[in-house]
Amino acid sequence: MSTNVSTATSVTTGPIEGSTKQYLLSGDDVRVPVRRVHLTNGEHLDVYDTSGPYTDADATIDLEAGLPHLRAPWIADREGTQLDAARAGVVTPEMQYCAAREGVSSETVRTEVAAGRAVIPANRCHPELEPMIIGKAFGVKINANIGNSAVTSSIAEEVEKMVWATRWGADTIMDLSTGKNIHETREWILRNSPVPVGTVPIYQALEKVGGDPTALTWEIYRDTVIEQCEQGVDYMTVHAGVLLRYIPLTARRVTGIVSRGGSIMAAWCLAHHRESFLYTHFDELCEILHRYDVTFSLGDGLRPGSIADANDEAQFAELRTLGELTRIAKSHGVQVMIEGPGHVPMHKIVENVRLEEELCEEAPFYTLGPLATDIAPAYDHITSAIGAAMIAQAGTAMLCYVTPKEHLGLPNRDDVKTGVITYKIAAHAADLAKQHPRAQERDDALSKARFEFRWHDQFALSLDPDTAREFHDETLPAEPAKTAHFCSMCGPKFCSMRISADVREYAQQHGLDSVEAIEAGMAEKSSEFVDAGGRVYLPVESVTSENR
Ligand code: IRN
Ligand code: FE2
Repeated sequence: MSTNVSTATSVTTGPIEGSTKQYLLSGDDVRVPVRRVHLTNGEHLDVYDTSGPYTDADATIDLEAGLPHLRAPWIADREGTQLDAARAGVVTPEMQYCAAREGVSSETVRTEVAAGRAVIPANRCHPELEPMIIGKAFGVKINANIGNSAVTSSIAEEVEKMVWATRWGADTIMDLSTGKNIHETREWILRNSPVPVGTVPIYQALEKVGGDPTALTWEIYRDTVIEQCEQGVDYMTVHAGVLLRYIPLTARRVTGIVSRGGSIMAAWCLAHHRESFLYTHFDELCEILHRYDVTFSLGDGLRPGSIADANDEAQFAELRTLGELTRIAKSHGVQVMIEGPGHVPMHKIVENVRLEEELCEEAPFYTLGPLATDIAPAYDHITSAIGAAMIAQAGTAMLCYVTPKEHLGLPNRDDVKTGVITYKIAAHAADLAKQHPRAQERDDALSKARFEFRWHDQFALSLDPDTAREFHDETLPAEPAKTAHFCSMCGPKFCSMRISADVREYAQQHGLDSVEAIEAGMAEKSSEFVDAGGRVYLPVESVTSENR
């Protein structure tokens, strides 16, 4: 690692409030991490953990040295990709690891990978990685984009953003750095990242030709891809579906081409009036990615950038080409996922998934939101989480987060957290709707804690314990309030949770089940009402100040 540039000095470490990091032993020598949430009633709940060693109780992280090489013994004498192995009937340690994390059999993992319905992005040059799987049969995953731009942010900040994003639940991160020090920034991120790292190599290639897309060549691009493969990048966005003949289809759009990579390739194709070199050299690209087991993320360079442009001819023409490229990549034994939109109104969302599955042999779909409306800049984490939840329920395997700064600026650390938590909500809501076997455990545990006024447990079980506690403590900061049977929302008299607890208590005391208790109570109230004349509104004089 070169040290002539500003480097990370410290990053966030230590457990998340109310939980500890544990490692569960599975199979021969597979140790998978979980976050164990400890409850005040003596129970605990283990949840999926993306945060790496940073949340260990006594984490001592040496950023210069990088994380331990967990996968080193697994990849030492491996040939071929996870896809090759799966097709040959071989269960790799990475597959075992993913199976343990997901709570499914290794055979389920192997068959999904073999069919191309799931991918395990794990470059053989990224030994620090804790393997994870992306596919619709598994929990919905989320990606956080980080990376500096020419104008702002340092390497230290980017490493901290990676640690911070994975702390809150990012399953993968993409380093979208542009400007100076791209190589060094990526090196620091990779050596310290417990999750797969994705990139868009065309960004760095463009940097190498001084920012002029027309000056790009296949050779410069190829060398950039090899450089990134050598470093350990696990998956790469390749906008190989932007064909020369599709570009005119975007002419009448409201927002034209909004993909950065897509617009770079469109500019190149138009300037040379030739077919994209990503498309014409695709076989060669497959051979390179195969050597390292790097996964393709076939880019949606023609995705809609507005509600008006959703599901148009340009978008779906590109998707058909991505289907063709999927088959070529798979014939080389290279793993593939497919990137999707963008901006799509709710009634047009499901069609995207159905078409992707049909055209791309159910390769994992990986979408950017989509935003369900264009009218809320500064709240586009929300506009997009609405679309993300819907598209994930329909079968999308991974969601690319959107932060509140989308369309407005580069996200800072707080925006990264807001984006991650927002997308964990969308992903989890989809897992529930898909009836993922483990999803509801956490909802049930939290609901129980809420009903029993175990405030500490409610915080600990939540996606963002810090903010939940902070909001609670804004009005009731004292420690006794953490066991009080109310919060400041309704106060002690009107808490519905407390009232239903009272009903249960009344029932127990009177030897009734709660339905009977409610009925008995209702009958009592009803005769009171009839006795009083059966009127909904009573004259003021007839009501005392106590029962008014
Ligand atoms: C995900 C789905 N569609 C696009 N993405 C992400 O957008 C992709 O993974 C990468 O992080 C970024 C690429 O943006 P451009 O170059 O297509 O704008
Ligand atoms: Fe957008």
